[in-house]
Amino acid sequence: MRLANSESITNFTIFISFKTQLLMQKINSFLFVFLLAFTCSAQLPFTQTTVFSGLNQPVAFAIAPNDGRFFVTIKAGQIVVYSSTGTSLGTFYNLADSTYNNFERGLLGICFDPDYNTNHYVYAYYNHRWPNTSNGSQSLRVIRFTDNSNVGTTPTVILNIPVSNSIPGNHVGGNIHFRPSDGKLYVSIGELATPSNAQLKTNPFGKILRINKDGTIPNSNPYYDDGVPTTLNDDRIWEYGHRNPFDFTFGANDSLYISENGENTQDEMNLGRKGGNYGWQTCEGNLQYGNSNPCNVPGLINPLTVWTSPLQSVTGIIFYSGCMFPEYKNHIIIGNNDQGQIFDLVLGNAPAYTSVLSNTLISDLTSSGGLTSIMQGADGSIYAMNGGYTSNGGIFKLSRTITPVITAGGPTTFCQPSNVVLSATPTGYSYQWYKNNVAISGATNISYTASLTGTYKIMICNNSSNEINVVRNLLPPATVTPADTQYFCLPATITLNANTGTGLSYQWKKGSASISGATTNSYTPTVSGKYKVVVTKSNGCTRNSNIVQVYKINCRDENYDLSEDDFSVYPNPSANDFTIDLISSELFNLKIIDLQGKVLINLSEINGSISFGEELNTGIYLLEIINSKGSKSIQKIIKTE
Ligand SMILES: [Ca+2]
Ligand SMILES: [Ca+2]
Repeated sequence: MRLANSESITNFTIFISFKTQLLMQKINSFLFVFLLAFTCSAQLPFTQTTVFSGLNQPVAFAIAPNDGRFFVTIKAGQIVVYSSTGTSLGTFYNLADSTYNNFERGLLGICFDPDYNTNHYVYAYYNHRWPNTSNGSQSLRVIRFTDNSNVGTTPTVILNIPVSNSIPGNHVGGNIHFRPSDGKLYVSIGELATPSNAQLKTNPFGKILRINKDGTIPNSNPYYDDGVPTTLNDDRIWEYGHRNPFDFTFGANDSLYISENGENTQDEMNLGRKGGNYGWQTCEGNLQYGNSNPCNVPGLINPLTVWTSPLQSVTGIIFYSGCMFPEYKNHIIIGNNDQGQIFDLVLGNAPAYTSVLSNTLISDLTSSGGLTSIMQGADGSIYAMNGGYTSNGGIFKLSRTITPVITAGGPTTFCQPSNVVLSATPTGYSYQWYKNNVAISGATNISYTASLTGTYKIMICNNSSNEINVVRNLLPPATVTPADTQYFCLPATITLNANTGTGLSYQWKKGSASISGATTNSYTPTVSGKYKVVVTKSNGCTRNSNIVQVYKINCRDENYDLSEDDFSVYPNPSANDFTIDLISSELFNLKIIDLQGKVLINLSEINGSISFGEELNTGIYLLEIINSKGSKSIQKIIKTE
């Protein structure tokens, strides 16, 4: 980990002086940055607050997955704990007696176990020296604690890399994070300010390492050979060719993004790849080392993006996945040490996000000290550590108050099958609608069409809206029986019955016209027509019944004198043809007439027994028989399927 920019800086005093010069630049540019932030993000601004401050040289922090506590490393060797709201919860562990706190050395990275909620493991990286004197033995260490109510217990060394006590004090560490997809612990280590280390696969310097959480080495590592780090390859190497990989993060689709400090010309952000070679010291950023020519060497991976001279030392980095800032979703948020600035890197090539489309300054946070670590809170807030060589370090919070409000686009009490559209503000977020405090599956748009009774609300980033009560009144039943087409021969009648029920009222209709006085649950038609009933419930909801077609038929005209003794028709109903037997020897005329009065069959001067009607469609017809004396009969015949 590197906490200063220029290689010439060898002590704290010079660094502070350098920062003071930068402060003047910052003041001049502050107003511009302020206006830029509020001009470009006026719709979705953030506020900046200080969660806590007053720490002497904090370096890194991690956020407890269960309750949002901040676990902070202090360069001198302490891990301290703060509540999610910034209340000090004391010292978690004090490693000062064995921490070599000098130049960039000290207690550096920290992270939580992926299974913290069950095993309570916390890991930290530090420069160990014992005895802690000038001739003590030095090593780079990852140590694991068990969190017992904000007190670290059972310290266990899981990674111990001995180093000479003659190495320079920079590029000696040391951020640590677990990869969500494989549960392995990744460790960034600089090349100990010895560039040749970066290209050697026989040591762990200038590398990203990958180990199991117990410190053993996965044989799936790209240069794994004999499992022994000190013989042949260092089996812990995940990738190499780095100068000073500062911090790293895992993003969508498991991509690994690494911030890396350059020497003179370019800082870098790299896309980590298994076994990759990131070029140091052949390349510095996209350039050949030592000149300004492009560096395009087969086998060497160039950065996704660079920052040019004067270098500001990119440090903390996150892949933003929160709800609070949709405008940063799937972007890299990265800070720098020398200016205390935060940049928004828009990524391309979704869903792996393997390119950088733009790089925009979004905040300039510090007037003293830099930014050394950035983390995303559970609610999507962005936290940035004001750390490094400052005596008043702490954590900033970038956040936004989201106040969801829902409104109804119409009456919230209605009869089925109507509905009401509920709409939310503000726009631009991810949404989840709830009915009776249960998430509605798939209801993730800004509006929701509510058709059922219930209490509705929306959640935006764990913020609840107001609630709206929706009442859907049920329709009454409305069924007329008999339900099928009805025929009645005068003087017979037929009665239509509607369902009964409490609180129901009725209005019978012929066609679309209400029948005066027909307001009980039954009705007896006197003429042909299409009948229905409109049923109204006491809640005001009405429903139209099924429609029943009624035919009134003069089946046998009493005014005429042909009787049933004069002829017989059979079968009736018939699926095929009908036979008529005419008893008398006189001649008859026969007509088949449909219910609209159209003559379909007209046979003259017949007698005896004849068949007819095979061609008729299914339905009701009138059979008219007239003899030569004008005597007449009309009878219903039914053609079936
Ligand atoms: Ca080996
Ligand atoms: Ca590089």
